Amino acid sequence: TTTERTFIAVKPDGVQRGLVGEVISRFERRGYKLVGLKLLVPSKALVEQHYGDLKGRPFFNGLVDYMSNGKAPVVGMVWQGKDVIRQGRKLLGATNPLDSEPGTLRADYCTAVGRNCFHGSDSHEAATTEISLWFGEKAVFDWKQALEPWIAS
Ligand code: DAT
Ligand code: MG
Repeated sequence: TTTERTFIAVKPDGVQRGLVGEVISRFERRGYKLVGLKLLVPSKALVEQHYGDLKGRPFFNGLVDYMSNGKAPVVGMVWQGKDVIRQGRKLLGATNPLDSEPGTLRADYCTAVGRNCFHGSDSHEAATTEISLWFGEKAVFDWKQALEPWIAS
């Protein structure tokens, strides 16, 4: 059994586009286990912390506003399973959808880097920080997936 976890989010544009089910579906069919799920309008402070490493970039203020202005919510998820951090990023595709491989979510649904619909943690360190920022330990629920021995022995 593997305890690796990642934070995946459908951003407001992805929620408006009706892509929440599609994301859940792709992670589920790969065999990953959903251990956290919430719908929220994040505060500006939460988004600023989440994207702290991008502070000072020209698109930063616009990014924070679009994530937190409440025109649509964000759906946050925590997924668990073997190599889920790296594989999650692969399922999403490259940051700029124009560089994303066909078959990835961003290539299948997006064309603009500023409207790339999805987020995924990019390292173990980021995953830990982002899960505690968006969820906290109590909101993440580990459960026994009956199929696990058939998916990842
Ligand atoms: P990722 O979301 O793939 O981890 P990142 O951490 O480099 O990419 O950037 C975070 C988000 O910021 C990204 O999903 C969309 C936005 N962003 C990045 N570069 C941008 C740019 N050049 N113009 C507009 N938005 C950008
Ligand atoms: Mg990132």
